[in-house]
Amino acid sequence: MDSIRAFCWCVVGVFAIGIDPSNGDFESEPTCLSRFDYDYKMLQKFVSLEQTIQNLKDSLTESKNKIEDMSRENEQKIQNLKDSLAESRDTIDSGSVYIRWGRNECQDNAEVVYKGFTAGKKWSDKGSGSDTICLPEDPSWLNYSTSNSPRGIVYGTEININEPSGVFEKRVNDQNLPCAACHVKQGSVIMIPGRGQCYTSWNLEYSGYLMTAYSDHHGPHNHVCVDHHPDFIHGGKGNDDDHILYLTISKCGSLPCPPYANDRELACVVCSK
Ligand SMILES: *[C@@H]1O[C@H](CO)[C@@H](O)[C@H](O)[C@H]1NC(C)=O
Ligand SMILES: [Ca+2]
Ligand SMILES: [Ca+2]
Repeated sequence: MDSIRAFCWCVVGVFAIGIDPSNGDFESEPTCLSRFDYDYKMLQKFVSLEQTIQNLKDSLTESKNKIEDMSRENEQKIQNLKDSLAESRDTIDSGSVYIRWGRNECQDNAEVVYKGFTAGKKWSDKGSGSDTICLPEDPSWLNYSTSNSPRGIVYGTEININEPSGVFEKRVNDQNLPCAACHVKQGSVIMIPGRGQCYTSWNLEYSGYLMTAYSDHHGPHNHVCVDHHPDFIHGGKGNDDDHILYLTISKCGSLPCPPYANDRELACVVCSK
């Protein structure tokens, strides 16, 4: 632009000399005046062109700034999205936990939260908790006292079964049962009673047999899925008859047979996804 301006002023300079009244040739050269008009108009055009270019430059700078602002905003938005995505991934990755009854280890894909002893109410107790629990091998305590105010009681668990069981691959009668709390990456875990296999698209955690209290005892408790290949707590093979697990069978009637069958020991499976 500066070069155009320099050129223009140069042109004006030449014609300013040309129209000098002291120049005798001036009046005989009317074309020079019209040339001046022409060039003057050209110059005006140049000047207005220059103005237009300047305006364009200004609006270009403005647009550039706007685009830069927008892309900065977008970058911030993308960063926020990335952050919330990472956050939700952490939540998804938090996984699930289940108790593996009858084993003191977890599958390869699972992390051991703790190993423990299976426990629950005594078979003959009317009260106490109705659930089976997995007490850690390494208890820690808050306050405790030995006062004899009324309390619930938990006992260690053993299996009662006539041998050979025809179900378990080894002798399990009177053996005390361990347990393990297992953590898996999968978000969902389900124990399915009455299945030895998982449904399609679910991962097998372990399979086993559905066990609960004896039907003729007065101290009922919940069902648990005991691993089909149980481990035993060392030194627990004696007959303690405290919290006792028995196999569970199906009875036809309200329960349709088939698909179910009379007096058949129910399998169970724990699956994750
Ligand atoms: C343990 O007992 C003490 C004394 O009664 C009490 O101050 C404290 O808060 C109790 N601690 C817990 C964890 O309950
Ligand atoms: Ca025992
Ligand atoms: Ca027993």
